Amino acid sequence: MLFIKFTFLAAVVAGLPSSTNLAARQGCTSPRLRKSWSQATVEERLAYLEAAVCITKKPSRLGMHPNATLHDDFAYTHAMLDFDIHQFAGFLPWHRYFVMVYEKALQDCGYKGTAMYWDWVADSSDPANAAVWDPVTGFGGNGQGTENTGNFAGPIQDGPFKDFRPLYSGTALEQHGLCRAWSRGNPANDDKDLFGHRYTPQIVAEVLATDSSYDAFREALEGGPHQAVHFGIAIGNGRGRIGDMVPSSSPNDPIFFLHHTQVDRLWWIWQQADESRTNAYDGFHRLPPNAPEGEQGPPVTLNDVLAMRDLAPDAKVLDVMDTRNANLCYEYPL
Ligand SMILES: [Cu+2]
Repeated sequence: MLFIKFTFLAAVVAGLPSSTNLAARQGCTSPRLRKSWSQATVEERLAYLEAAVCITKKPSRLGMHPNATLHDDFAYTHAMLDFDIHQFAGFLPWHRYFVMVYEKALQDCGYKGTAMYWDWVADSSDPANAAVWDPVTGFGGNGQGTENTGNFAGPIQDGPFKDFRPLYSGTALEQHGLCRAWSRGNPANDDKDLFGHRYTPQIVAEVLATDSSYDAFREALEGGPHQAVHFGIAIGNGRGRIGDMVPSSSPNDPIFFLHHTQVDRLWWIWQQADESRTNAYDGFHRLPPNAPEGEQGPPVTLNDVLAMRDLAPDAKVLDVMDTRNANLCYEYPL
């Protein structure tokens, strides 16, 4: 009896996972460690890039259009589901699963590593010179000039995706050069720093300190630093047209996945702070824009479905809450 009591107490004190989580963790004995892009070796970065280029050349799984590639499938699926995956609790688990599906696609292209993250907090004082924008060991840099048609500005000029032409703008067909449009140092613009002043270590520490509820944390992260990085990359030049990271087809830009792996890492860090956060999930579903004002949708649950359409099998929120479960089995450096 005393022993049982002691074990229980010790588990509480050490913040060990509950028995449910422990059962789900069987089969994940050595979780893979997801690395920061700037801390990966050159060989690891080149291997990742080679597989990411491979995805832009593989045929589509969805078969929506004869010119579509597997990469276009990611943008199209994200754009189709836009309303169902943003601005409510489901944002974090859905994007966690989406990054997993992309990581699997990289591995199907021969990549042996894991998803990597762009630690934009560490680079927030000078994000335009981050390692991720390197023309050889990164994703290429800013765009220049204007795309001659459509909604986009600033086709990129260098890097492994220079000749990649995404097929979609939102869910509409609009093939174009991959565009980034951050300010090129116009001191009149608030965005001269790729909005880095909106995701400083101090600001992100405040987001991570949110402890009133899961959904309050989700909202602070999604509406704050997450959104600032999207907008910083894609509307900085203030020309009215935009880069690929803003429309609902934002996975067009392969940097999307490093951005969202970082968002996933911040959620993971928040979850690590307290064992009860492993399965912390609350908030409400969104109602369509024409719903009566002040009404909210039904409460979210861990059994809610994470739809992936034809890109991958659907999952449940509960399947992705614990990155140490057998399906996910990864961690980030602490
Ligand atoms: Cu998204």
